[in-house]
Amino acid sequence: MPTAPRICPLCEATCGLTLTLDGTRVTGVRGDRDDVFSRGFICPKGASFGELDADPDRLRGPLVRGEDGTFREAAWEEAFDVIARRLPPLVERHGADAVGVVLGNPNVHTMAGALYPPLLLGALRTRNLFTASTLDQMPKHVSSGLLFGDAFAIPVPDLDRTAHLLVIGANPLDSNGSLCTAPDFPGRLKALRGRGGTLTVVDPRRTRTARLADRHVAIRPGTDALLLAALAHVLYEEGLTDLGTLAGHVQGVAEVEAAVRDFTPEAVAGACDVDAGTIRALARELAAAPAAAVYGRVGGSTVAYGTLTNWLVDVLNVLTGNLDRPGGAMFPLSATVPAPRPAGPGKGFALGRWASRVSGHPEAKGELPTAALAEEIETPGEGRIRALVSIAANPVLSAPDGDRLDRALGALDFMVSVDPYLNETSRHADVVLPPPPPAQTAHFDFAFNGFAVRNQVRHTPAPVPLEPGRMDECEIHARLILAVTGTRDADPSAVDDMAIARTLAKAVTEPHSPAYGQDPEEYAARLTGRTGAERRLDLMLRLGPYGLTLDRLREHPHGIDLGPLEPRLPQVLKTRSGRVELLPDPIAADLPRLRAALAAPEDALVLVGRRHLRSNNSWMHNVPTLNSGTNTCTLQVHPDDADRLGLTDGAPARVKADGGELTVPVEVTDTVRPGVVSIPHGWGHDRPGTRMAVAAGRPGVNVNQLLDGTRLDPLSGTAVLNGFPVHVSALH
Ligand SMILES: Nc1nc2c(c(=O)[nH]1)N[C@H]1C(S)=C(S)[C@@H](COP(=O)(O)OP(=O)(O)OC[C@H]3O[C@@H](n4cnc5c(=O)[nH]c(N)nc54)[C@H](O)[C@@H]3O)O[C@H]1N2
Ligand SMILES: Nc1nc2c(c(=O)[nH]1)N[C@H]1C(S)=C(S)[C@@H](COP(=O)(O)OP(=O)(O)OC[C@H]3O[C@@H](n4cnc5c(=O)[nH]c(N)nc54)[C@H](O)[C@@H]3O)O[C@H]1N2
Ligand code: SF4
Ligand SMILES: [Mo]
Repeated sequence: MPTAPRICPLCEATCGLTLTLDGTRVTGVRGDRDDVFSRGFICPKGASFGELDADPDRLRGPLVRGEDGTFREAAWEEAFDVIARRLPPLVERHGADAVGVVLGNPNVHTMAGALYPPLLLGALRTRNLFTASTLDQMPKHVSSGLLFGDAFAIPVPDLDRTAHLLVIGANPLDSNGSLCTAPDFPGRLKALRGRGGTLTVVDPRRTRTARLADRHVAIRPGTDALLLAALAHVLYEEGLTDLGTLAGHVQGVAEVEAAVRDFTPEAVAGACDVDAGTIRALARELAAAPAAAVYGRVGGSTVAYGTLTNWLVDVLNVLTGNLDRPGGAMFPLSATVPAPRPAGPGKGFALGRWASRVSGHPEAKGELPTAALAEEIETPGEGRIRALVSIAANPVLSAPDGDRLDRALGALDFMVSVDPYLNETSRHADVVLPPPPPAQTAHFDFAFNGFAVRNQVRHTPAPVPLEPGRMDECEIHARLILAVTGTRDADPSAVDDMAIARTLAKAVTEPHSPAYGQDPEEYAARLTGRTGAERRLDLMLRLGPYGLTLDRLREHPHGIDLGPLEPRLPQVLKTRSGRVELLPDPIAADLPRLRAALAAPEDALVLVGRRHLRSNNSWMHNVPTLNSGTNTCTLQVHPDDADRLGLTDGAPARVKADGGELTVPVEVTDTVRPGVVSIPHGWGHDRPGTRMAVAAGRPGVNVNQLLDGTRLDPLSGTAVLNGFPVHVSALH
């Protein structure tokens, strides 16, 4: 049987897979032992690549809504005609902001999602952009923007060389890692232990990652910023700060000392429910390790103090001299970012350059909070969103108050979804454009190589050809851009040619660019690749820091290793000062809010989420082998709370919060700490009009229905999805 390599797009670990093929069918999957980065690792999700690829519920061609409101299958030409006919007039009549754009998580897992949405947004010129980032990592972008002047300068723990890892609100044994691309994250953590290093996990649940740790701190949800501020306090108080070679590159060290003065271990202990002795021990261990990294993810991000928590993570990395040093928290250098400019002051990072129309939420990184999407559609007035382009997104399940968003989407004048499924969100579209399954798609990780624990580069061409009637997702995006800009009849490669011309026009004027001083047209003519997307990849590789080309990459089907992470300061900094700005003004202005949290917490039960190994947000419940067994939508409750509330394992409970209420089966387990309950997200597949038979057969409940969308981390606009109060009662 023939085989073909394919990088797995199902999570951020980006493992190399070897697909066994029978014609165009994937009949087997194994980890690619020759992959320069993943070395044969595979998880149960990757192993189900074939089933996911062949899911009979995947849409095979476009759907267009008819006059009677029902969908019919349509030819691609017709689908784009409908878009070209209906969307541009809405913009002409009501202005650019009348079109909202929603970008979901899988955009970072496809070539199309990396290459085209920026062009779509440039063409539409709308300020109404909503992405999964404000349900996820926006606090990290804001923190990095403020500290380093670049929202994408995100340090990752140097997993393979660190001696001490402090994990805040991440569970890589089930998620396989996030903003830290590391195939076989579990193996790398075990190797850390094996070489005598230590692992500390801060998580209100005793997760599989926590079970692997030397120390598990079962913190009260939402209070990590207090804990981390107290760690910083101890470092100052006990003279444990040591910036080492960083010292000359950092300003604001004394200001941070003053800012964390009130956050003594004793002062935060009550709110965090972590005793002061443990807090001091954590700080001393961090300072004593020869190299250490603090790493925070979803549990430190989608919380009320998300930006402060993410800022403090890197403050601790700086104060212990671990930022940018081997074994610490380092900046990867991906092969497709422009070759670095010389170090020096930059433009800095601006927040709140505009605000959302209805609630006045400040923009962050050009985005508005996804939690505010429904009100922007529903609230009358100038600038109301009347049309929506949704790409690889399912906000009806992933964002707060799905019922409201569901109604709002139903009231739009026009909606396009680029999505392989007819699901809770795409069922509202007037036109659904389905991308082909992943085996028919080439892959390159534009995003994740920038967060990888080792510099490396890999590209896998489409393992099997497109089935008749399919359209590559890159072409779908390019044609969508043509349709919304009234240039419907142009060749889709015109979109790529324009992008290439723009990039080169700038590059040839930049002395640090490999294209400096060259003729842009001649340069463009040299690019290889069969498609516009491939030529753009070739261009980015050529303009990148390693001087690679697409042809070179093709000679290495299992990737090219570019070596361990290397120190990059001060070159990565783009702050106005050209230094790490340790106490940026917006952070200082948010600290009084954190200080207020020192007061004893209310005694409410709070809810956190969880991820199951065989899941991925809302969209993998349609594969029978993934939607089964322990991958269940239950309310986890500690035995003490179950006793107190009269809850029994397996029996239904009612959960109420700001946004609504749910009925969900109880799972009594001491893996959640007392005072905390947990429901996973991405469930609630019981709405009519979807075509996901397996998911609908075991629907679960939508935890985000408990939220009304008003709880946000103010600096980043990120929804508070973890650590909010709930009321739980038995349902008899
Ligand atoms: N309560 C709670 N809510 C959460 C979270 C949580 O921890 N707790 N996590 C949040 C996080 S971290 C995230 S990232 C968001 C995710 O939020 P979303 O991005 O809205 O949700 P996904 O379930 O990832 O949905 C992605 C959509 O992409 C489609 N899709 C899959 N593959 C492709 C493809 O190749 N091309 C295209 N065009 N579409 C594709 C799927 O069918 C699905 O409709 O959810 C957030 N919501
Ligand atoms: N199997 C699987 N893998 C996935 C996904 C998936 O849905 N399933 N989704 C992918 C996506 S989009 C992302 S962003 C990543 C996320 O990757 P991770 O961040 O590693 O994943 P989570 O499981 O959300 O881990 C968050 C942890 O934070 C804990 N937590 C909740 N509240 C708090 C708090 O206030 N403080 C602390 N300290 N901890 C808290 C939770 O108990 C949970 O264990 O995973 C990716 N990989
Ligand atoms: S860990 Fe992630 S990338 Fe690797 S096989 Fe599993 S789902 Fe795919
Ligand atoms: Mo995410």
